[in-house]
Amino acid sequence: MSDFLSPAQLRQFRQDGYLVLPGMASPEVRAHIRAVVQDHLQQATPPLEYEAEVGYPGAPDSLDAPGGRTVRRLQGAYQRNDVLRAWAEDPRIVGGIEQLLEEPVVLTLAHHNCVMTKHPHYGTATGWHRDIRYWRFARNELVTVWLALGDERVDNGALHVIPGSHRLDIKPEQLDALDFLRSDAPENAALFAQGITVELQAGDVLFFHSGLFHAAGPNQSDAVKMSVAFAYRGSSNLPLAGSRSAAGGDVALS
Ligand SMILES: O=C(O)CCC(=O)C(=O)O
Repeated sequence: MSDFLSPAQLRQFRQDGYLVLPGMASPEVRAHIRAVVQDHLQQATPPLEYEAEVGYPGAPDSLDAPGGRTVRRLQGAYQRNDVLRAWAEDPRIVGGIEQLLEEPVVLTLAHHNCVMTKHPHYGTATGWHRDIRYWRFARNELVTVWLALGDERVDNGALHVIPGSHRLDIKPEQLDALDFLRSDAPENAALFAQGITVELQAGDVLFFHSGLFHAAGPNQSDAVKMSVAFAYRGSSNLPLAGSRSAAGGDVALS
């Protein structure tokens, strides 16, 4: 078993539902991934997800509206390029997740498996949600690994998290039709008050639990914010038959 994460880090993840690992990606790896991302954005290399398709508040109304071709995600990151594949399979990540999940690790290709590209002007905010909301697995125990390819600050749309919220029981009336925490539900006020911003420096990595409530602001800077996101499950935590989670396939990593 790997000893990449210390006992204190393992306790912190279990308590808070997230963990920041500073400087995990070298400047060379970051530069290589950034170059691939810039090229794929320029060429509009599919599969892509556009802000207009996500349709969050403030997004362009259609692909043909002003800003309609603003890319939100380069999907299929694992299948795009060797450097992204190598990052997804980085032995430190696999070892760390194995420590957290206490079983062999599988990369899910159905969810995340993307480079998030939050653009100035048309890059929209994301409400408070749990990643598991659209995912269908035996247990809510996946881990997302988020790599900051550049600095992530409040002004360019850094993630916010509610520490410990992966352990909370949430009532259906606290959520809207898309499973975002409702801003008008009285019980949610105390939760929102606990939200904190996770500012990251280029190369930092955030591990977070698929039940952790998180959100992000718009990008008010003048540069695209790029972050790589992969999601991992334990080998016994199988996707439900017939679901999108099962259809996307996966890669056994240990
Ligand atoms: O960068 C953002 O707006 C948040 C992305 C996110 O949390 C997600 O796609 O699950």
